[in-house]
Amino acid sequence: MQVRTHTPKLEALRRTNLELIAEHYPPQAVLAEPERAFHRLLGQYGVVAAGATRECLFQDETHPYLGVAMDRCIHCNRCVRICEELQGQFVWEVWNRGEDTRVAPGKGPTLLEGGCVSCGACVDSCPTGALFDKRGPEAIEYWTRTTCVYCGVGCQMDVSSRDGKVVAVRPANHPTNRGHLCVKGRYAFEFNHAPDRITTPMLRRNGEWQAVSWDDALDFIAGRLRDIVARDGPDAIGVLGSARASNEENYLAQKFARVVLGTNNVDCCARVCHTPSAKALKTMLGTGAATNCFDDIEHAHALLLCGVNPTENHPVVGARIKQAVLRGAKLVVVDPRCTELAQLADVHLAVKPGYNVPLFNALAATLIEEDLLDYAFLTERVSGFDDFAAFVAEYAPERVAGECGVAAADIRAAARIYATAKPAMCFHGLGMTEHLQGTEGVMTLINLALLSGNLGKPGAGINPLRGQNNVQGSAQMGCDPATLTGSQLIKDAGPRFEAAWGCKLPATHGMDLLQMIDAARDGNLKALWAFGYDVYLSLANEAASRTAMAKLDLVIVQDLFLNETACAFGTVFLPAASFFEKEGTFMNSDRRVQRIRAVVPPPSDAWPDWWIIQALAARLDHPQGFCFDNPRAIWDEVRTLWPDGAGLSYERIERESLHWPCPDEHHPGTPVLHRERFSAGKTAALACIDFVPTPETIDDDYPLLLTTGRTLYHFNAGTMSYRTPNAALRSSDTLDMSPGDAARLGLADGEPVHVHSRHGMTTLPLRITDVVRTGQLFASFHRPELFVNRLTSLVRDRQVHTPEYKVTAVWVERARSDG
Ligand SMILES: Nc1nc2c(c(=O)[nH]1)N[C@H]1C(S)=C(S)[C@@H](COP(=O)(O)OP(=O)(O)OC[C@H]3O[C@@H](n4cnc5c(=O)[nH]c(N)nc54)[C@H](O)[C@@H]3O)O[C@H]1N2
Ligand SMILES: Nc1nc2c(c(=O)[nH]1)N[C@H]1C(S)=C(S)[C@@H](COP(=O)(O)OP(=O)(O)OC[C@H]3O[C@@H](n4cnc5c(=O)[nH]c(N)nc54)[C@H](O)[C@@H]3O)O[C@H]1N2
Ligand code: SF4
Ligand code: SF4
Ligand SMILES: [Mo]
Repeated sequence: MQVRTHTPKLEALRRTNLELIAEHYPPQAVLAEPERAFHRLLGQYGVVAAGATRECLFQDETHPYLGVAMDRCIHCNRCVRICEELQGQFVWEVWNRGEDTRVAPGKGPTLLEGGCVSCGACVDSCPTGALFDKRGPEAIEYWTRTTCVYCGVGCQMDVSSRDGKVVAVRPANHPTNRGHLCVKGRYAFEFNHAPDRITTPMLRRNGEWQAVSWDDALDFIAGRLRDIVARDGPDAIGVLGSARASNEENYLAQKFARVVLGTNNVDCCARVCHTPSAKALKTMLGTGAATNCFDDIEHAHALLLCGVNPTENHPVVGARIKQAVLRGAKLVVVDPRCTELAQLADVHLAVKPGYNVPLFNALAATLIEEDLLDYAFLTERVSGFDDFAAFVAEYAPERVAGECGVAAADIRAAARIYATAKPAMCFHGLGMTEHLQGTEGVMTLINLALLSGNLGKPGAGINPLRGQNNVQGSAQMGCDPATLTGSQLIKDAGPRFEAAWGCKLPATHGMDLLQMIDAARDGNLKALWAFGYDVYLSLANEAASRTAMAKLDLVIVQDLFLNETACAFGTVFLPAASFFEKEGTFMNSDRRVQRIRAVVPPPSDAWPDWWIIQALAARLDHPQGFCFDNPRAIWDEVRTLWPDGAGLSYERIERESLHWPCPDEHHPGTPVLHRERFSAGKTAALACIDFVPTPETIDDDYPLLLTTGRTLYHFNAGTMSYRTPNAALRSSDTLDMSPGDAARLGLADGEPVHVHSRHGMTTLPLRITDVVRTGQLFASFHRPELFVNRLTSLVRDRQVHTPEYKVTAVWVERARSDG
C-alpha cells in the first residue's frame, strides 16, 4: 500500500480547516508567540489570523502554575481528552455546540475546585497557549534528561535552566512514566534556589551557627570522630544514608561506616517505611523487592490495593491504575479511608487501622473454603499447604469481620475477585508496613498470591510502592546493618567484600536506626551522621527522639536546609548539592536503575554527598578506596560487588530501561521475578501468622484512632515542597475528621484543635471530610512546625522495628486561645 499524506488535495483541505479556525483567532497571539504549534502551522500554510478579541466563558487567575487564556481556545479538545485519558481527572468539558462551543471545567468555578490535580498534561497538549505554564520561558533550546527526586515511581523528565537556575521541567516519553508527571515532578522545583538554602559549612559554637571553611568543618569532624573511636569504640557512632541521595553516595556512606569507622551501625529511612516489605518478600520468596513492574498494570485483570494511596503518593502510577479500572479491570481497595481509588473500587474493605493480619487471614480462609485455589501452582511451587489450611480455618470471614470493621460478605467478594479475575496484581503501602505486625502483615498478603497463583507472571505479583526517589537504592547499596551492597548477608558475602575493600569488616553486629536511638538514650551511642534524612522530625514519638538525641556528643547533618534535626541537635552542618546539581543514579520502585544528571552548578560552597564522604575519608587518613573521580567510577565498583547489578552499566542505562536482576552486559533485565522458580528455591512456604493486636488501643480517655500519612502536594519532611508554590495548593497539614464526630464534639471545619495522645500533643486545623470513618482520624506530617510525630507511640514492628505510625489513640478538643 502506498499512503500519501501531502497531496495537493489534502493540503488544500488542511488550509481550509486552518482558515476556518483562523477566522476567529486573535492575531496578537500569533505575533506574541510564533513558536506555539498552531501558530507555526498558520505560518507554514500562509494563513492569517483575523479574529476579533473573543469573549471567554472561562477565566481563572487562581492556579499557582496553570494559566488560562481561553480567547485562544480552538476547541481541539486535546485538554479534554488528555485530562480524561491520561490523568483520569475529567476536569475539562465541552459546552454548547457550533459557534458557541466553549471548553471550561465542568465541576467547579476554577480549575482547582473543578478537580484539577495540577499534573500539567493539558498544558503540554495545548497547541495554542490557551493553557500555559505561568512560570518558565517559552522557547527553550536545551533540556537535560534526569530522574524526579520525589517519589519512588522514578519518572524521567527533561529540565531546563537559565542563568544557573532551574526554570522548567517537562515529562519525558520514557517507559517508566510514558510522558506523564505529577505536580511535584513537573512544578515543585523552586526549593533548589530557595533563599534559605544552606551553601556553606557551619559549626555550632555557643549555641550559634557560624559559617566555616570546608577545611575547618572536616578537621573538626575528623577530630571528634577520632576521639570517640578512641574513647568509646567505633560502635559508638552511627551513620544514616539518604533515600534522597544517589546509589553511588549511599554505597560510599556504608563503605565509610564499615571501612573508615569500623562499624556496621549504618541504616537509612527504608527502616521506617518498607523494610517490613523487603523482609517479608525476602523471607518468603527470596528477593526483597517488588516482584513485577509498572507495565504490568495494563496486563492485570484485577488490582488489589492494600494500605496504599497511589493517586496522591505515586500519582503517575495512580493515574495508570485509574485508567486500567476505567477500562474494566476489577479493583479491590483495603484501606480504612475512602481514598480516591476506594471510591472507584468494586469492593472497598475499610479495615480498622491495625487489623490487617486477621483480615488477610480471612481472605486466605475464603480462598480455601470456596475452592478458589490455583492447584497447579500450589502443587508445583508452594509448600506447607495442609498446616496453613488448618491454621487459617480459624479466621473465617464471619468470625473476624466484626473486629476488622468490615462485612463478611465483602471479604468473600474481595477474595473471589482476586482469585478469579486473573492475573491479579497487588500493590501495597505503609498501611501494611507501619504496624506492630508490619512484616507479618505483608507475609499474610504474600500468602494470598501463593494460594491463587498470582506470582511469577506478568500482571500479577506483590508490589510495595516504595517511598522516596531512592529508598530502594539506599538499602540495596548496603545502608542496612545486616546486609552489604546488593542485599547480600554479611555472613555470606563478607569475605568477597573484604578482598575487594582490602580490609577486615567490623566483627560486631550493627544497630539499626531504632536501636541507635535506644543506644543514644542509654548513653552508648555518641555520634550520628545523618545525610538527607530529617530523622528527628520524621521518627515516631518526638519525646523519645528528643531525649535520645539530646544525649549525643556529635550530630553531623548534611542537607540542603537547616532541617529540624539540624536546628534542634546539629553540631556541624555540611551543605549538600541537590539532585539537580550532580551525576549519579537512583533506583526506583520497580527495580530500575536510572540516571540523574547535573542541570545547574551547586550554589557557592555546596558539594555532592559523594564528594563530602570522600573528603572526610581522606581527613581520617583513609583515602584509599575513597578517591573516585566521579559517580560512574563508584558505580563500576558497585557492579563488581553486586552480581545482580553487574549488567547495569552507565552506557546501557543511557539507552535502555532495565530492571535488575541484570547479571551481565547482554542480559535483558528482569521485569518479572520468580517466573520458573523463586529466588529462594523451587517452592515457597505459606506463613501461619497469628494476630497480635497493638497495645495502642482506644479507651474512654483516648477514644479516637488517628492514622498518619501523606497528601498529594507535599512531601515527607516538607523541606522541599513547602519551599515551592505547592505551599499555596495546600498550606497546612489538617486533622481529618468525619462529619459525625465533628458534630458530636461541636467542632467546625477549619478551626484549630488540640490533639492529645498518651505521648504528646499538637495543634492542627480541623478538616471535616467523609473520607475518614466515624471514630477515626487522619493527619499528614509534612509541616515541621506542627510536628505530628509528637503524637505517635513507641510501638515498633516485631521483626524490623519500623515505628507504628499508623495507629495512635487520641482525644481532640477545641484549641484554647492560650495555646
Ligand atoms: N505526595 C506525596 N507522595 C509521597 C510521599 C509524600 O510525602 N507525599 N512520600 C513518599 C514515601 S517516603 C512513601 S513511603 C510513600 C508512601 O505511600 P503510601 O504507602 O501510599 O502512604 P501513606 O499515605 O502513609 O499510607 C497509605 C494508606 O494506608 C492507609 N492505612 C492506615 N492504616 C491502615 C491499616 O491498618 N490497614 C490498611 N490496609 N491501610 C491503612 C491510610 O489510610 C493511607 O491511605 O509515598 C511516597 N510518595
Ligand atoms: N507520622 C508519620 N511519620 C512518618 C511517616 C508516616 O507515615 N507518618 N512516614 C515515614 C517515612 S515512610 C519516611 S520515608 C520518613 C521520611 O522522612 P525524611 O527522610 O526525613 O524526609 P524527606 O523529606 O524525604 O527528606 C529528608 C531530607 O533530605 C534532604 N535532601 C534532599 N535531597 C538531598 C540530597 O541530594 N542530599 C542531601 N544530603 N540531602 C538531601 C531534604 O532537604 C530533607 O531534609 O518519614 C517517616 N515519618
Ligand atoms: S493539569 Fe492535569 S488534572 Fe489539571 S486540568 Fe490539566 S490535565 Fe487535568
Ligand atoms: S509520580 Fe513520583 S516520580 Fe513521578 S513526577 Fe510525581 S513525584 Fe516525581
Ligand atoms: Mo517512606
